[in-house]
Amino acid sequence: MSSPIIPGFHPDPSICRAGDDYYLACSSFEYFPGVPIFHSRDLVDWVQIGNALDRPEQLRLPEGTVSSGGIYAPTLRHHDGRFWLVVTNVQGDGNLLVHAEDPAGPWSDPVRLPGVHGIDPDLAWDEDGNCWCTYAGVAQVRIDPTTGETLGEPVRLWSGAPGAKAPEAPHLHKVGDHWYLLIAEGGTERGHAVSIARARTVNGPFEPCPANPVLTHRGTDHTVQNTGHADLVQAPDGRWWMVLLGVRPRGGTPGWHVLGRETFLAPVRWDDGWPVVGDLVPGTAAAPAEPVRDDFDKPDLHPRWISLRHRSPGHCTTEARPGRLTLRAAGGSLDDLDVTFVGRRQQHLSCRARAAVDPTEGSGGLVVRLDERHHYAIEVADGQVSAYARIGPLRCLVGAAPAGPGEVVLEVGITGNRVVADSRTGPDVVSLAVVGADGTRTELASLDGRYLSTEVAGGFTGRVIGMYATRGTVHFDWFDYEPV
Ligand code: 6LW
Repeated sequence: MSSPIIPGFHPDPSICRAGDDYYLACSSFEYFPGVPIFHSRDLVDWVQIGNALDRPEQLRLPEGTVSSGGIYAPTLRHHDGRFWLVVTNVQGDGNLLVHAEDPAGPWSDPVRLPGVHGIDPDLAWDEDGNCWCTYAGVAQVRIDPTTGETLGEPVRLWSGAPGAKAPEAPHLHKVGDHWYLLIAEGGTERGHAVSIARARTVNGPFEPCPANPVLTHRGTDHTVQNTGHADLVQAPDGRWWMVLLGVRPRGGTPGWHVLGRETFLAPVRWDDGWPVVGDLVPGTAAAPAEPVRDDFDKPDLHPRWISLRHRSPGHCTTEARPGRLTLRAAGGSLDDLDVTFVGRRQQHLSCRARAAVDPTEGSGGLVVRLDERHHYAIEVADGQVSAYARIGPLRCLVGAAPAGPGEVVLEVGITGNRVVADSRTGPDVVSLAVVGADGTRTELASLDGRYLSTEVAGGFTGRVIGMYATRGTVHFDWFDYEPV
């Protein structure tokens, strides 16, 4: 079965190489910090080394930002000894560009691109050193990457197959004597595809590949669907590779995907001047691994941890109590984006997360979050543990049990359905439980996971499992995440 190279909600991958090192960036939407950055030496094993937008001055996600709003589709490039990243902040500053010497950071303050009116900006430098920004539509304009100024008027390039919706995700690459314009089309759902055109100059005119789309899984029974939004990279040995997004729908009809759009890898060979994309290469990260424990004993959180819209030290700190993550309620609830929340992406179809919560000064717990309208939570407050389900407009208490004094261990267990009993079988089951000091589990609820899927909730993201506080101050001693 095909598995992603970067599992969990990591869509819109953009890749570049510097020497023997590959770097990859993804979209991050309503979460802060934004734009996760990964490093690899072999294209299969990836480690997150930071986030490009990790300072509040770089990333303003205004109050009106909704889930699946915010940060869309970066392009990451290495040019002239520096790393350049361009991305769109949909409800905020529009297109912006940051650069860094080291992709692990720090990244510069953003330069805004007020003259670039479109999502999915790409960066390419031509032979004369001009920098071209190409964006969804597909159109192109010359920019000064140091000031963000547009130089000249935008020009339309190529929009993919006639009638195909959403020509987007353009990336320009020079291969041999041609400039190749890679795009996604058909929308980021089951019809998604990757197409390509080529030209003698960076500005066109572009001639479409006769074999377009060069990649799509639409209408197939491939376990990975919605494949599209791709980028290309050349290895030091001269071979080419494609990174792309895809989803893993599970269950019966129409299939539900719960981990969001994930990043996959495929080999590319060139035939008569056109790319031919091979089968997806299995990743290693989706295989069961050791549990990952966060002890919160360092001042900085690992870059995998994300919050909603912003993260203020007043509401989230490891310094209030040594070895604890302390969350102070900001007034909001899980039904909006103002809740104090720190989570990590669900990366495996079956997994378990546990956290040790000290609720003596407030209330909070563990949540599996698709968005503010779709989440399952287990919360401890006033000597009681309660399990809640929020599905669209409905919010319901689905289980409760008394809590002993002091620290409580809460668990979220997710089991992918391997057997599809009938066409209505959901993708997985989410169970919410309390774990006693002797290891006994008291399950409060066991819920169909389809309601925390993109097919139900809509949008561009995937599940995030996190800790939150809704009243007062809550301390978390540790958080375990384990594929099962
Ligand atoms: C992104 C677009 C897309 O801007 O989804 O799948 C949008 N492709 O290119 C949001 O991720």
